[in-house]
Amino acid sequence: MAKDLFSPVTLGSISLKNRIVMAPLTRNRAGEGAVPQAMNVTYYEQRASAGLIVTEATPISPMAHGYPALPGIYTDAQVAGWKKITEAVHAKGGKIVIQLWHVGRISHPSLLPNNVLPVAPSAIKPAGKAFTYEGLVDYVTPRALEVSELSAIVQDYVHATKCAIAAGFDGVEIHAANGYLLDQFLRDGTNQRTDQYGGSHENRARLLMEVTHAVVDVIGADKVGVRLSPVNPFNDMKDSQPQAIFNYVADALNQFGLAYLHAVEGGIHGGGESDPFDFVAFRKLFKGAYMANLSYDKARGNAAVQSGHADVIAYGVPFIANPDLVERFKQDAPLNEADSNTFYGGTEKGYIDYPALNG
Ligand code: 8OZ
Repeated sequence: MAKDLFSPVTLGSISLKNRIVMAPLTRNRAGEGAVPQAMNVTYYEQRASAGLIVTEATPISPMAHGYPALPGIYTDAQVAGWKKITEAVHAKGGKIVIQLWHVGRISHPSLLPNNVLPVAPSAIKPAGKAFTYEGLVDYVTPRALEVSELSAIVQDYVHATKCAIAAGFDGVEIHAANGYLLDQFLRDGTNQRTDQYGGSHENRARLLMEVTHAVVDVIGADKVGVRLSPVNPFNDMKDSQPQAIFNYVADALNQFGLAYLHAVEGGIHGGGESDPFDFVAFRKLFKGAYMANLSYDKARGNAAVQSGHADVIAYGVPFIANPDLVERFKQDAPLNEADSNTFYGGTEKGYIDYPALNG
């Protein structure tokens, strides 16, 4: 039988009952101490019919935070909070990986320990505003990281991965997309370093490769995915030759035998026009499973799976508004509209009150 969105698949050692993945979605509704709370358990549990859930981007350390009310994955209390989520998803027969995140320059002193400056590959201020507890405020110029500080950041990924294992996750996804720290190293609009972490493709990809290596050593390559967004301009990102650097990265990631590569295949979050990019060529360079994301609907998702372009499709906004997206796709049932006013922050409204077909 021809495969489609409803056929099972295995990504590394993670077996999925279907190819419909819930994309990582920032929702800013964690509790005190960056600990997941009861409504977060309900939210993920409601969406457990996805073949795989990729959690919201999750800071790996206090310095990795860049928005209000994010859940972390570095304290015992956070692990206990996430454990309730993984248990609820597993009880419903779902699979869940946690997205490991360091925001780099996309932060603000008011969100960081002792009001320090955000860190980045180079001291380049992003255009735009930081989303803080006091509202939207101008970004600040970040502090350029010293080479001697990078191993501690790699160790923060290691610690977060150990916490993810303790919390019962099926794997981890390394967030190297959308203008956050690892992406800031990859693209030359934000990386103007002249040391071994800047300049050549190998140098700009070095931190991502070191992080991936370290995370793989802890949890195993068959439980690790990496997310890239070669041409997403969101967060004031650009690169002079995106195809060249991201083709290099796709090929370099082959050394690990990862569970999957996840690609944002264009611009998201209203960051503006994206540069041209050949995602078919990029995908072919990567020898493992491929997760595609960018406003796919059911028909385009099926077409991408059937053509072999993608193994699985990550759906974002449709999963916000449709906890039973898989069943709705199966029945060709109408989808609930998502209310963008309740995407980021707030209460249970617009979070766990979207109706299922039979509920
Ligand atoms: C939207 C708002 C805040 C964060 C990403 C984690 O784009 C995000 C994010 C998106 O990866």
